[in-house]
Amino acid sequence: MANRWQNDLTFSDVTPEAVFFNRRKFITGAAGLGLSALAGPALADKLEPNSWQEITSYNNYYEFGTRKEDPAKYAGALTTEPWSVKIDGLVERPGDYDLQDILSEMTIEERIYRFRCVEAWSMVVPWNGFELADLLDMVGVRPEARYVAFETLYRPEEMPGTRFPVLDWPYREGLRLDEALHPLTLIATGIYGKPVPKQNGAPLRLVVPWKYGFKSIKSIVRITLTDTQPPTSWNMSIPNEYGFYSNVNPNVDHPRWSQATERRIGGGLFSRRVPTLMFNGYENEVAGLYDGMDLAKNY
Ligand SMILES: Nc1nc2c(c(=O)[nH]1)N[C@H]1C(S)=C(S)[C@@H](COP(=O)(O)O)O[C@H]1N2
Ligand SMILES: [Mo]
Repeated sequence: MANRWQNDLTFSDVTPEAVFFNRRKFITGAAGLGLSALAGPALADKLEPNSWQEITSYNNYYEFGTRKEDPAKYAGALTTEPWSVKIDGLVERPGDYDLQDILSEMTIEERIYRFRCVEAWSMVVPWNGFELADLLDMVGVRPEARYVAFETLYRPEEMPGTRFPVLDWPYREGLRLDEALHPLTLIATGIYGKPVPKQNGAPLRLVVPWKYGFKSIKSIVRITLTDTQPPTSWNMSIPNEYGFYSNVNPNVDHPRWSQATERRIGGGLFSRRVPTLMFNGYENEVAGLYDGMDLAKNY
């Protein structure tokens, strides 16, 4: 379903990191030639995905530990083949869907998205994946459905972090149905044209680019259509800090820190603070979903 939505971050159909890197040199060169008005900060920011190394070594995946380096160390133990996703609840064709059968029906495309963690760091990630809307279309959403609930695999013998009651496992997340059907909402199966690494949520994870990163649940094994708002892990754990909506919003601070700016992860010295954008820069696309809602109350 390409071209349903115009991606402001797409600049070509390339995928290998080397090509991204060459492009970056080109931009730097253009600035050096006095073309900075064209390739200025805004454009440079948009066009510069984080490196493979950054994206795959600084992670949140608490099933493997709470330190940023834990997932890269321990997620290797995760068995991701075979993989199936139970899709149930208010759908026409419930069942256990084999991942290969899902993929054979989906169109994989590239989406370069900003990714903003609630902890106030961010990256730019070149995902590959398909629209969640296409998967929901495949199984048929029943008219009574209002929400979509997601669950991560819970396999303690492969997930050392689940020995600790940091969260009430399995990790759960949810979206309102209109959010789930929005063309920006992606099920990612790859990064830089390679399969999603285990620490990033192999073999398939949600990506909702206008929401804080914890909504983007990893290693999904179950998707349930419901008529009531589903319980979600971080909201259950600390409800006054993590709401169901969790839309990126520079004007609504976390109770313990400001959300007005973020630290853009990038090679050591070059890590820098940038302003946080309303809906993480996707305001034009998604603000209409929240018309008439008080975003400070529905945080
Ligand atoms: N199952 C599961 N999904 C998860 C998490 C987690 O701990 N467990 N962490 C979330 C948080 S807080 C963030 S910021 C992103 C991090 O994704 P990344 O490691 O690919 O950058 O994954 C989200 N999805
Ligand atoms: Mo996060």
